[in-house]
Amino acid sequence: MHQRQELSITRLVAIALTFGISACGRIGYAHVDAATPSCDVNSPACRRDAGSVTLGCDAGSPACPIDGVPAEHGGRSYVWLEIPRTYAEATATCVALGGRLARIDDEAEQNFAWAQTRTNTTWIAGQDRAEEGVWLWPDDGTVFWRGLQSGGPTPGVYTNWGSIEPNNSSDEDCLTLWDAWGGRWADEDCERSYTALCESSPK
Ligand SMILES: [Ca+2]
Ligand SMILES: [Ca+2]
Repeated sequence: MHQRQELSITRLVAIALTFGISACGRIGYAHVDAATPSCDVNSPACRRDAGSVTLGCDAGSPACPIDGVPAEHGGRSYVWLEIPRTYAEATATCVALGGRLARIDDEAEQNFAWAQTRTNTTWIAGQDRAEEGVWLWPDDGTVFWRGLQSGGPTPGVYTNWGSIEPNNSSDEDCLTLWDAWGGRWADEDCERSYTALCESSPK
């Protein structure tokens, strides 16, 4: 029984990777054929969302992302990864789903993104790894902030730091939606593990 479940998950992962990249701007979705068994909603391949099943693997329906909860906003697709990962692990998983970590460009996207996280601290794409205090979106290198909390944004570029952020308090070079700030941003140690939000790519 245990092995059979593992095989089922392996197959679903393979299907997700096969169909994860599509031309219609979606990530993390796969379609299963009639021969694919319905997945166990308690397995990592088919998650429950707030107590109700939102990701079905019945034949003919959109199948589950590997461990994610899909959503749409502004014509783009997103997948919230519920299992905590490091920033590097989250980045790799988003790429495997055909996207990348989410980039937040305006208040509407911020509010949407935070709503996906079920109030969990969540990785998004920003980082200041290349040069301390120079915060950028890695997909195209757009710098959105320079300095610590007394620093400032690039004119016209959206930011939403928590009131004492960024503070680089423990060599913090990766960006989160932080639970204690109600989803406002905090820099955090990239090696810690949090949930993550993926977004279809390119922006
Ligand atoms: Ca830093
Ligand atoms: Ca911080």
